[in-house]
Amino acid sequence: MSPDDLDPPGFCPQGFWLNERGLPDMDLDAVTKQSVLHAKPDGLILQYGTAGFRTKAEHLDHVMFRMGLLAVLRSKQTKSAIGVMVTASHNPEEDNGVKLVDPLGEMLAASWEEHATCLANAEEEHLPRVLVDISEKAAVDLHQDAFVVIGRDTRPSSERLSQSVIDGVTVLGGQFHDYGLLTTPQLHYMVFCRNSKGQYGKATVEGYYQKLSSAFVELTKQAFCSGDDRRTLRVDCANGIGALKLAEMRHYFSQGLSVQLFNDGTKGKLNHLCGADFVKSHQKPPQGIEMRANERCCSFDGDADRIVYYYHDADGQFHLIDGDKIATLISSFLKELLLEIGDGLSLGVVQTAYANGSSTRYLEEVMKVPVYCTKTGVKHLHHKAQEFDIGVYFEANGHGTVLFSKAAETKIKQLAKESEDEKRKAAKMLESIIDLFNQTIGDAISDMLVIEAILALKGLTVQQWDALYTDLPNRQLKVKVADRQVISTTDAERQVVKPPGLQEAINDLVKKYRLSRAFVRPSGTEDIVRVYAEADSQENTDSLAYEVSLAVFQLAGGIGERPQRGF
Ligand code: 16G
Ligand code: MG
Repeated sequence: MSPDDLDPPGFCPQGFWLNERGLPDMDLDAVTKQSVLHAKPDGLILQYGTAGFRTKAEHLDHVMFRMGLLAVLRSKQTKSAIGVMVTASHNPEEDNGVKLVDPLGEMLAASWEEHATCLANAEEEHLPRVLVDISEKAAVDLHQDAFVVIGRDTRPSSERLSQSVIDGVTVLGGQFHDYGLLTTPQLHYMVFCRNSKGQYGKATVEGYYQKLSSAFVELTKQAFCSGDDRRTLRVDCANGIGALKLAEMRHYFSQGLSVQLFNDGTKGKLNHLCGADFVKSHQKPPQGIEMRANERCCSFDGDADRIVYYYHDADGQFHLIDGDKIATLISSFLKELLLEIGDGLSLGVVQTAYANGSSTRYLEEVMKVPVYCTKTGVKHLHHKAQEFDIGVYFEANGHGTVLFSKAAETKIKQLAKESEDEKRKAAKMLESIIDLFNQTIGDAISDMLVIEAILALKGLTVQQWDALYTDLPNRQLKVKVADRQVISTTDAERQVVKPPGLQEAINDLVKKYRLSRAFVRPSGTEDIVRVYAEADSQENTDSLAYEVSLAVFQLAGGIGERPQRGF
């Protein structure tokens, strides 16, 4: 069929969406045919949540296919490469998930999250209509080429599911590059590299290793001349993708740091009794790691976008160094360098309600750094951090990074060339730090290298770092309710608006304890309500957490067993 035989632009009877040259842009017939092979289970409704879709892997085939379709539309609309990552991060091995990555390597724009939810839940027969609707609403230029980059974690289901994404991309005529196994932050990096035409770095795994490692080596040049004994780090890789990537990468920076990998996936199950989420939420070491007194260890999560540190002291007591303390270490180092260069660049720290009260107090009162609180979820923190010349953001769970504005980067680069001695030295360090941080998203490997560099340069032991401030005892609990959406919150999730009476009840409970704080919010990733409490002692914290859980259970439609005292 030649273009001349085709109808004018529009939706033609054969199901083609025609462009003004009369060539099909969306072959909706082919989509329908392919979609049958990726059929949506009846009655299944899923939401594009805080970090994309996430559920049992066996329910996700249709979602993957459809996210392949959506990525093509988003790519055409933004005239950029779009990323698709197949992972369920720290969830159990049986789960899986998918998220889209926007052109600058950030999380998908909120308006497109709605399109994603619509598309994922459309009944088979409505799929073509929904695709056309999205294209119209989002003013997608269907003549554009589309390019999608795909990555996946090590879950047994991930390879098959990423093939379904590819099916979706190809049926809409999109081009793609399948990177295969990648950490989530590596996929974000690839997207930004491609869209910045290589300015951000080379869009290969090798390019990522080289960029980060050379920044690390450059930054730590002075610190590592005197063979010191703090250069070994034990890493719990959660039996996930972090192990593979760190094993590939470690020889690039081995002069500066030797990493010993545990839970590398050769035996254990992904995220099972290990990984950053386990360590943070249980406040205990993972299984499968050999710890020695006062030696630093860290844990990645299943897709290597979170990191927490910890150690055992000489008495065998476990000390957790979470995202808040990581943010504090990094901010104080950056602040020192900024004072050196004296150029009035602004520094801000962004946290969520989960940040330990002691960390916020330390940052504001001791370090005199402005601190902001946003809703949970990387996209909220990331956007707030973009408001500063240098924005440090970390969630207590260990997800975070530092963003440098274009203006700050230019200024720093200029000072690194032109200024004198001390000032130049500080500017050069900042220059390396800009390269060492993954500026698209929190990245366990990149954060680990930054932390190791700072500890080495400052000659700090893990205990000295830990001693910056003492965490208030804290506790997180989960409550099952019939519908978690009955809870709505305000003030960066620190206050409940609905159901009526719940916030008043929390206020009354909090008043009973010293240095206390508590809040509740519906989880964005699990069908539960989360409760957070902190107070002056662990006992009081646990009581407060229990009492607040009970209030949620009673006032927000709790189901199943009532919360119990004692943990
Ligand atoms: C996701 C978020 C993480 C957040 C967590 C909260 C991203 C990439 N990840 O893992 O930032 O802390 O959800 O989970 O945004 P929750 O809503 O179940 O508490
Ligand atoms: Mg993760």
